[in-house]
Amino acid sequence: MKRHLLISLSLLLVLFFVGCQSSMEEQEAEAEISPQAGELQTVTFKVDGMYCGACVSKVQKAVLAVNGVTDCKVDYGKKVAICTFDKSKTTSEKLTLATKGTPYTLTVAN
Ligand SMILES: [Cu+2]
Repeated sequence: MKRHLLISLSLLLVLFFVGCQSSMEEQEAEAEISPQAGELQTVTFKVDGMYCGACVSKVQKAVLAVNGVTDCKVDYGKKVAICTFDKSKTTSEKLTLATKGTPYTLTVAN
């Protein structure tokens, strides 16, 4: 009786591992199918509402808080924000919403 239990237990274990592996393979395949995953895009935004140097970091912080944004450089003199983001995770439209509720307005410049 004990032997039967052991055999069925080990069978279960084998099934479990096989199941894990196949689901891992599926995930990898999914990543390959989407060609845009990890593809970066840089967009320049016009920034309205900045009146001092401290505004720069506030705008930067708001944009960088958006999932997928990898870089954001705000130029106070030129009143622009140059932002780089993962195209599969966010869009320039979503970035313009990042400063919603703040005195700053982003609009796509290019
Ligand atoms: Cu300011």
